Amino acid sequence: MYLVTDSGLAGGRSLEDIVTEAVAGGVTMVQLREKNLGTREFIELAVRLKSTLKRSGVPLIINDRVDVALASDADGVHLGQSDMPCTTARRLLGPDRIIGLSVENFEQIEEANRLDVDYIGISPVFATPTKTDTAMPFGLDGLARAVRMSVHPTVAIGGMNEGTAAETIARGTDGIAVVSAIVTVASPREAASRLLKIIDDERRV
Ligand code: TZP
Ligand code: MG
Repeated sequence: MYLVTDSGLAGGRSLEDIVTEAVAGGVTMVQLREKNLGTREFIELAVRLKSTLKRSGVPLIINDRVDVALASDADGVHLGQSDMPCTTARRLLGPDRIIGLSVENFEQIEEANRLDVDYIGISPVFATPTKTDTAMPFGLDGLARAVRMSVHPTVAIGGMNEGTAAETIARGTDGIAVVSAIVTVASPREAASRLLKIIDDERRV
């Protein structure tokens, strides 16, 4: 269960608090996604989150920015199709850091199969108000096909919540990435914990 942050949706609460709560509720991976922060602030926030996460062992992934990931000693990066090429990122980050890649169609999944990435994000599974400049949603059938095609672990993103998690996990994806269903709610801990139970219950089916 992968939390992707959005400070614009945090309602004035600190990302550290939201992340701490979400991890207490069972989140196993965190991506810091900041589209409007200057480089210095981005690095400072990443360093703070890295130390927030340290004891939990939950990896911190930086959206888009390989330089910020290196500067903050984060565990990896998440790249989109127009970000730094994965091969360049791998050269800069070395063999051990995590690289995730967003794929928006089946052709990009075939390309990703030939790349040294650690997981792909299936983006988006459902249309979502959180990110409106997305490609056409995969839908659940598209997700199932994506999971079958990919040689890499898959993470479903877009519209993941308590109403969609079970049917999404049932399509065979390795994880779900969640923004609003954890960031915008009164208790990120309880939301994460309910989502995790839904995931675990579906995995047992
Ligand atoms: N990439 C594809 S959809 C999305 C991102 C970052 C946002 C998902 O947000 P939510 O609120 O979990 O639907
Ligand atoms: Mg990106």
